[in-house]
Amino acid sequence: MKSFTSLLLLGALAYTAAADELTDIAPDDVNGLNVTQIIVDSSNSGIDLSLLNCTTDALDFINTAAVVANSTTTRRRRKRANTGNGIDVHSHLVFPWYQDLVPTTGGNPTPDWTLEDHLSFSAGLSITKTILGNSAPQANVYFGNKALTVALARLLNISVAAIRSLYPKKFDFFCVVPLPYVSDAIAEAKYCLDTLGGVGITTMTNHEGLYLGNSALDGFWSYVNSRTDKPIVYVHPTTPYLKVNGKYVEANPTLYMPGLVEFYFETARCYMDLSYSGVLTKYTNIRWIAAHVGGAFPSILDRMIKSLGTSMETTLKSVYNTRVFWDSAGPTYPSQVKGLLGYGIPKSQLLMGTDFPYAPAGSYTGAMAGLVNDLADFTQTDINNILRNNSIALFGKKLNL
Ligand SMILES: *[C@@H]1O[C@H](CO)[C@@H](O)[C@H](O)[C@H]1NC(C)=O
Ligand SMILES: *[C@@H]1O[C@H](CO)[C@@H](O)[C@H](O)[C@H]1NC(C)=O
Ligand SMILES: *[C@@H]1O[C@H](CO)[C@@H](O)[C@H](O)[C@H]1NC(C)=O
Ligand SMILES: *[C@@H]1O[C@H](CO)[C@@H](O)[C@H](O)[C@H]1NC(C)=O
Ligand SMILES: CC(=O)N[C@H]1CO[C@H](CO)[C@@H](O)[C@@H]1O
Repeated sequence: MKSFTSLLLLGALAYTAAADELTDIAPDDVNGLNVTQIIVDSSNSGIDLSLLNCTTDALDFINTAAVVANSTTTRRRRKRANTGNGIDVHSHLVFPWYQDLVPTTGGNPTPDWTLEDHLSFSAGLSITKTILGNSAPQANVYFGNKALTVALARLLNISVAAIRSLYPKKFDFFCVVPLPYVSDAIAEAKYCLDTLGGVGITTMTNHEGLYLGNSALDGFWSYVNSRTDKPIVYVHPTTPYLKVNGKYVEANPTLYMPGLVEFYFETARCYMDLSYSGVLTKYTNIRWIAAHVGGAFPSILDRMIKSLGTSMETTLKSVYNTRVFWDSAGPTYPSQVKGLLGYGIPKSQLLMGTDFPYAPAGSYTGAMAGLVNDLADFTQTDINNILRNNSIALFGKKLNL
């Protein structure tokens, strides 16, 4: 009995030691954000960040970024770079520790990224506000392991919240959630939106193979819909998975990397699923951001919608026209967007996104030029609205402008 008690005690001590070690290296004040406090809160609500090997690297990154952001040269450069007024709603950050954890994305090497590169990239395209979100696979790195998924979602949010605190005018962010674990995802979304000030939630097209319309996730949408702050959900594509003999396998039938076009099919599959399942129509408070002007969704829309009956067709179309917003990430202008506009989607539903740094390095300028210069039937006002005003209309006061 005695030795059992001391074993328990030892276990408790080991746990405390790990948590203490983290609070020792966590910063107390990142421009007002107390990371130490967040780690204490996490530990109190049963989230053990010390389970993750990358936590100390993530805290080091925050410490270094805080020192750099504070330096006078950065301050001066930030002031000078403040021209233009674009709002980038589809843009990613890749912490070095996350790149180590996830060396490939969609079959391609996960790109290098630094804060400095992101700031000069944005300045070069006259973007003054970027809403950061995590690209695939977000927190779903440890399939089937809830404790690690929950801890990784939190670590990603702490890290992005720290970046936003350091550059509050430049960056806002979407909250990552540890789906498919519904109650944890609800708790996380609540904390991240209400306490950390995320401007919306980001999910992927599927989480461990569960598409967003799956009834197993219904409780999550019900929670999001119940929020009174006009919730926004930005859905990022990821690799499709199949569960075969209890194991997850990438469902990529071609020889080419899924990031090439499979992500666009994923987006189509996801919005088809959200449409059929009724999630889009049932939860009337949620506004959605569809990546890459909907990927392949416009190409399948008629076939899908005509099979649902006229009444459903009318209802869904009104959702696509009012509560779904379509971002321009990737080279989607000037041609691909016409498929979407062919359905009568108003231009006021179009937003600007870049996909930095995941698109091929040479493609950003051309993608932006396609949006800004190459659409004969877009007026200058339409373009200005896509670059900025439509996002302001969607996010309202959530954005720190
Ligand atoms: C941050 O939180 C820690 C843990 O609760 C606390 O001890 C510390 O005083 C806080 N620091 C600031 C600057 O508020
Ligand atoms: C942490 O690193 C150890 C040793 O390399 C490894 O066995 C373990 O799986 C890692 N844990 C996580 C959560 O990545
Ligand atoms: C940032 O600068 C302020 C004053 O210029 C200083 O009080 C603060 O400790 C610095 N923070 C970091 C992380 O260097
Ligand atoms: C866009 O917003 C700016 C202010 O942010 C305003 O001056 C301009 O008139 C708006 N344009 C349109 C077309 O609403
Ligand atoms: C949505 C989500 O996962 N939110 C978490 C982000 O990280 C903070 C800690 O900084 C958590 O408290 C949130 O729950």
